[in-house]
Amino acid sequence: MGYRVVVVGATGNVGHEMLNILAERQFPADEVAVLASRKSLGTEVTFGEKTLKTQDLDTFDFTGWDMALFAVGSDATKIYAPKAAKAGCVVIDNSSLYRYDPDVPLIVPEVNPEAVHGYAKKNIIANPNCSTAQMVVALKPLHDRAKIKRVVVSTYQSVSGSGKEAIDELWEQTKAIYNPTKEVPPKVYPKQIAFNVIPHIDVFLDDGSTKEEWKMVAETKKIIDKSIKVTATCVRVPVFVGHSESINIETEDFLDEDEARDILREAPGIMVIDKREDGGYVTPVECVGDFATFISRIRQDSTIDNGLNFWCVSDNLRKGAALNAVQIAELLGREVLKKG
Ligand code: 2RA
Repeated sequence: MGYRVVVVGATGNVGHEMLNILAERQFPADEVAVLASRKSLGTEVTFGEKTLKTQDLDTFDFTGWDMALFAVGSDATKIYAPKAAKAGCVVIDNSSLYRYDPDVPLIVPEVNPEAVHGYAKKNIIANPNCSTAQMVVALKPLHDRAKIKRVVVSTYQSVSGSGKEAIDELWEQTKAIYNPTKEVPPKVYPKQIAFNVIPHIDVFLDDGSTKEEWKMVAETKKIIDKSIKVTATCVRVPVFVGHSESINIETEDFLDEDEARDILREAPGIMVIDKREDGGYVTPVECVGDFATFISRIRQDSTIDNGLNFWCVSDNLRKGAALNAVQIAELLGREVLKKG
């Protein structure tokens, strides 16, 4: 006997990927319901070989459903996640609403799977921010071996992190560059994104950092170890899908680049592509549709005693969101609900 699974926000980029990944990984679902807002009611979405019609989130009864993967904004999550949780349906939420709630586990299954046993306090489990997910997958095996003291990360985040409108904006602005008669002013972003980079994601905080940068700090501490110091600069780049990150770590114990490379090669969820030659590294276009967190450019940071630099790339719609949520669902089924 399998699970009854709900995907909330099935018509968005992440919801669409959740359905694709549930099918690709042959998640043991007896039944899948797809929910969307009233304006998308009846829209057909594919789930493997099947075509499902979206149902109305506002009137849906979660009673008798095992788990609900939420891929909607915090405003809708605030209304419907408690309703699902109260009906006994475990919520796996991709929004930022519950990530920092001490009563809600924030989980990356390759990093802190044991946290799944804390789901029952609110019947809700939180998915981390996309830029955090790929980073902690890379940090965890190195932290276990040499105890990371400090992380300095710069991100190069694709526009799909901002949704469909942002993808369209990049596409239209790019085309307009070659057709000067057509002006495509910035709408999703404060400045032109085509052939440009924008050092600003989410809102500015009082200390001059952005909320996206704050998320990487807070979530890394919650998922791995609150003693790790993290400083981040999050940048939007003209890439459709795939977040890249330049990561520098300082560790308690010395860890040389070869041992770090071997550790990462053996670690769950990681693919090391690291050759010191033309093309011997991963770029965002190559990660799209893949499950892995790719690591390249592993090398000593000779400016400090115990320092390492590396490059980290992953599909932000997959490991950064939909894949991690489905992996949490698999973990919840395997370790807790144990149906089938
Ligand atoms: C972004 N991490 O990339 C944020 C939300 N997905 O826009």
